[in-house]
Order: sequence, then structure tokens, then C-alpha cells
Amino acid sequence: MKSKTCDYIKNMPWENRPSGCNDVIWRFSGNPVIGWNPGPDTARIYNSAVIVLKDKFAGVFRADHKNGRAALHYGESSDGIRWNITNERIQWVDEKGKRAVPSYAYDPRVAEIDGRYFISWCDDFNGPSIGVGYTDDFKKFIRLPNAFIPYNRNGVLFPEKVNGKYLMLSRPSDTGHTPFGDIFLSESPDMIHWGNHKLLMKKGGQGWWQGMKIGAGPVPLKTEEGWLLIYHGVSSTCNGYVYSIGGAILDSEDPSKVLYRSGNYLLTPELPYEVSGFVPNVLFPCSMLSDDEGRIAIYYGAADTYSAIAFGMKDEIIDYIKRTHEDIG
Ligand code: BMA
Repeated sequence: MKSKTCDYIKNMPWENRPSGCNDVIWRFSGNPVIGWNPGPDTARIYNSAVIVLKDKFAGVFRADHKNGRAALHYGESSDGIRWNITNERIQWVDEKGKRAVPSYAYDPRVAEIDGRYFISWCDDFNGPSIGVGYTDDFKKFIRLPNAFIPYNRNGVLFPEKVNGKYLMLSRPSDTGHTPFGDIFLSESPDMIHWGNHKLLMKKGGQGWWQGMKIGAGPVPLKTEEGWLLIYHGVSSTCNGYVYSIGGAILDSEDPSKVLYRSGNYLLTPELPYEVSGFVPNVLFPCSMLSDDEGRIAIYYGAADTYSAIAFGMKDEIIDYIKRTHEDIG
């Protein structure tokens, strides 16, 4: 299937599977690609959304400032690995041009829909909920009304309208670190009015790694087998939460149907930059790049501190999801 992105995707970060590695996805040997204190005012940059923008890579980054608050920042890179990220947060305005910068914002995703870049994130709407906005040039950022009432997180748009409607995944939650959570699918005719909500995927199953809560990750990727959804699954241990990466395939025509869902995780915290940091044991994928050869690069936040990349082949990831499929509901 033809990729929507331009030729620059050929330069996406990539390494072949290391010899002796049997895992379906494998980590970049240069991880982490962003470490502690990356900017004068930023302590940690992670859980971020990377895309290809004509002749470069670009992204909307979650930056936790040195006052502890999270904000969205724009960044660019020629190789998708070394990033120039602005020290100033994104200056959102509303559709009338009035300043509309959220008091905090985190975990962005970027979906290119019909040539326009839509950004969704979690922000303060009298409690956490889903902020939405767009840009055509990554210079001017227009903020739209929040998609949902509080409390909600992990708002992730599909990269095209399906049956004439915009689609968004989200995970209704509470004010805090949500000890529960299932993924819902909602639709909109105009990116403002959201409805026809459907329960898509529930936490649980035989595997404990997704027993406590789940949340959508990168913008879903259209494949011959359906929409490839990479997501995070959380288990609760005596030493806190553990965030792993899983995958599912949704029906192309009716994405409210889950065709397959991985009973095993694809990746779980193991390496020092994943098991140790500001919040240990967190892998949080927010974007992925893919090319016509079926290569996939998943950008994930590690330990709420680092930005990291993992690689895999689309067909192998789909086969793995089918092979370990569990009907969780
Ligand atoms: C979630 C979100 C993520 C974070 C994760 C682990 O609730 O806040 O941004 O990575 O917790 O702390």
C-alpha cells in the first residue's frame, strides 16, 4: 500500500534486527535519543509524536519543564534521531486568533489528515481531557474546542476519515493516575462534535501486562490486514505500575471491530533507561514511522524521562499479533 508520506521517509531511522534477537520489535542501539535536561528550561522530553514533513522529520514533543509542568514543544531533525527542539512551548491561538495556550499539555499525537496536521494531547479542561488543534505549517497552531468532557486521556486520531467521519480513540479516566481504563472509539463530522461512542478494547485477559489499564499509542497505520494499532498496557505490581507495548488489528471498514489483539506484549521495560528514571518501568509509544518496504520505527517514551526508538517489520508485527491473539473483548 502506498505510504502517504513523501520520499524523505526513506531516510527514517533504521537498524536491522540484531543477530540472536528473537523479539518481534527491537531497540535502537543509540537509545535513548533524548536524555535528561535537553534544554535550558526542560528537564525531560518523552512521550512524543514524530512525523515526516517534506524534507525533514518534525515532531510535537512533550517537555516537562523544570517547574514540573508539562508542555508541548515543536522540534525538527534531519535524521529522526538528533533533534532541535524549541525552548519555548507551542503558542496556540483559537480560530479567532486569541491566545489559547493550555496550562499544561502532555502525550501529543500528530495525525496528517488530507494534508493538514491535527494534534491531540491531554490538557487541563477543569481536569485532564483531550485537547485538539491543527497546523498547516508548524508555525501557526490553531486550537479547537476540547473533544471530550473530563476526564479522559490518550486521544488518538485516525489518519483519514472512515465512512466520512473523523475517528478518535480515547481512554476515559479520572483526575489522577487512573487505576482503570478501557479504550473507546468516537466519531465526528467536523473535529468538534464527537459522538456515537463505542467501547473498543477492554483491559484484562490472561496476560497481566495489560490487566489494569490500556491506552492507544501512535496514530493507527492502515495495512492490508486492517488498522494496526500499537497501544500501551499496564500492570500493577507491589513496586508500582509497569507500562508495556502491545498491538491490535482493527477492521479496515469498521474500526470498532477488533480482529486480533496480542495476548503477549511486544516490548516491556528491561534496559536501564526503561527501568530507571523519573517514573521507572514505563514504555509509552506515541508515534511511528513506516515506509513502503514495511519497516516501522516506533517512538516511545522511556521511564517518563527519555525518548527512545524501537524497530520492527510490519508483516512480522501483524503475524505476532495474530499468533498471540487473545479474545479479550
Ligand atoms: C500516564 C500518563 C503518561 C505517563 C504515564 C506513566 O498516566 O501521565 O504521560 O507516561 O502515566 O507515568
